[in-house]
Amino acid sequence: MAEEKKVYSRTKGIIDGAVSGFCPGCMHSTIHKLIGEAAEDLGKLDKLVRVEGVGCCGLGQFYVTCDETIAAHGRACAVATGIKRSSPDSLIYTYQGDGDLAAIGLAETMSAANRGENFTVIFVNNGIYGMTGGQMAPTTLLGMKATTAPQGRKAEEHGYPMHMCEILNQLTAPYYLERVSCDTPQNVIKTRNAIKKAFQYQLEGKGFSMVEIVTSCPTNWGLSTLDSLDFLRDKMFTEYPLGVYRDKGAEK
Ligand SMILES: Cc1ncc(C[n+]2csc(CCOP(=O)(O)OP(=O)(O)O)c2C)c(N)n1
Ligand code: SF4
Ligand SMILES: [Mg+2]
Repeated sequence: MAEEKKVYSRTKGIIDGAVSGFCPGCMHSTIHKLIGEAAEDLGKLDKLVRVEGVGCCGLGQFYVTCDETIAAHGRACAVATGIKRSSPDSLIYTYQGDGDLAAIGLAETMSAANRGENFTVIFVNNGIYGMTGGQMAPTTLLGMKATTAPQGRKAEEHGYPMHMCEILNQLTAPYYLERVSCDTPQNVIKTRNAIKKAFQYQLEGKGFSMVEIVTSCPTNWGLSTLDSLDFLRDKMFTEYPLGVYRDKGAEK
């Protein structure tokens, strides 16, 4: 049977006929929809460029209307720096998981934020390496099980969960840092607004923005979709409080 042809229209943020290939209950699919909608709202689909990290985010290339490249694991902020500096009119976002951004890519993330590079980081924190089967990430909670911490994360052996909004908030340059989620319709709207605000700041040349989205990974957490939402609210939001950490635009 002939493969159905996808329609790439630069007037719609989401590619026509896109069907989510993420696990049931995974928020990666919702986030992609919001990115496409935010760029569509701003009328910038023809300028949108995605720099993709390595992880479950890799599936995102099938959904959002944009140009794109895939960076080596952890290097998305370095690649985005090069693209933005050579093509300053483009609207660039990196799309990275917690393993990609906060483990192997920590130096690139910190350095780009410290330089105030003018692009947007979409950081999907699900507390685990999703794509590779549930290894411990820097954001894994204390006591949370992972294939590389079968007894649960222990501070004395593995260190403590890392809080990227708080860490980047110690730097002078970042313009906008917000932590959001997609567990309720209200929070989905907040995430959409946060992404749109970050894109708007980039278009105004304000510099580095990061929207951290705290999400579930039902598959590797070993929980049903509904139980994973309870875990997200009870445990993840306690360790990673939602809110605006830095918004230089609102200070004026
Ligand atoms: C240099 C290198 N090391 C390791 C890997 C294997 N690898 C692929 S994705 C990944 C982690 C992905 O986890 P995360 O960034 O949290 O994304 P998620 O799948 O949870 O969305 C790892 C370790 C790789 N692709 N390249
Ligand atoms: S493994 Fe986890 S992060 Fe990856 S698609 Fe499935 S639920 Fe989403
Ligand atoms: Mg992850």
